[in-house]
Amino acid sequence: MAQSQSFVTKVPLVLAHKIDRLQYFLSNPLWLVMRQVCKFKLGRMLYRIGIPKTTDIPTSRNTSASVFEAVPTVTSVVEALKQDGMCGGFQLAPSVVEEIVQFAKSTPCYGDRRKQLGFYYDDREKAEQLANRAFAIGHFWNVPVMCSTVDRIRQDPALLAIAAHYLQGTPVHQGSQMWWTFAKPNTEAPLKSKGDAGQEFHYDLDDSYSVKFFFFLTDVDANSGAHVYVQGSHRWKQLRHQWKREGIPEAELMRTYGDDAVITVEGKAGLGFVEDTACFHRGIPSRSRDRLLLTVQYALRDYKMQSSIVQPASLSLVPGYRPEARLLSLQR
Ligand SMILES: O=C(O)CCC(=O)C(=O)O
Repeated sequence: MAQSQSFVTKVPLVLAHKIDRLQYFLSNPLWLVMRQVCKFKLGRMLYRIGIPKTTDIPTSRNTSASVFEAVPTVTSVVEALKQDGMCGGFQLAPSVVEEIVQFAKSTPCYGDRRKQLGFYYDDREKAEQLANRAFAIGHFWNVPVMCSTVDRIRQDPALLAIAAHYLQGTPVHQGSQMWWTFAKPNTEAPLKSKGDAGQEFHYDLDDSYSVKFFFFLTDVDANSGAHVYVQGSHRWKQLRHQWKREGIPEAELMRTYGDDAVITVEGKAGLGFVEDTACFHRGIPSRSRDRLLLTVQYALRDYKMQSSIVQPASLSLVPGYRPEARLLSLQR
């Protein structure tokens, strides 16, 4: 029987995480200022000044084969984004989904994004027992570098063209994030980890304007981590909601923006959609099945705060955890 983490091993881990978070928040003062100023429409417009209004897009390094089976037209996506803040209709090829799922099962993920709590997907229960905590999510660091398929998606000319036309500027890739949302049949994750896992309603402020593409890599329904967004909330928000940005209860959002505006997105593995990140959104905690999600984000500036790229040396496995030899061999 695995021994769970003792108080003595837990304290340095908690401290390391807190220092990591503090360094992260203090690492870019310009980003901190932007996060306050761009809460307001006027601030966003001011931050837009000086960025050329062009729809030129950088040449992709890899245009040989599209990763998509279906992509809506640029014009229809841009119209839907302007009006609703969201547009669906993207479909990854099954082979692409398969490659990424394989990667996710053979590469360590990190419990609740903690860099010292790595483990392989198949070993989650063992890792939770050793870490003495239940993980809401298992996050992958360095995904675009380690998974060439994700790298192909982020460079896809269709995504770049949509981002360029919607943002009215040359899109900058801010980051690609991927994580498992673990099914918890009976327990609710604590509010803090729900917030960190994007399971509380929030809007993202990573630049004056930005768009995020979401891809389900497992089948998703209302019980297995569906995504929810508040239609049109990128165009208008109550002043208090502009300021508060996260943790607003669904009932309050429904009262303010209308019951019909709160829309749930479900779909089979491979389904993709794009959102203006100024829309309120969240992932529903999963009850029945683990969900694997990939996001790819573009903006006009990169504050280097959304990248999932970290020093490999800063990552380690859950203390005391020994992965199965079978998994390690998959890595080679
Ligand atoms: O898990 C989800 O569906 C939402 C993710 C999210 O909130 C985000 O990427 O900002």
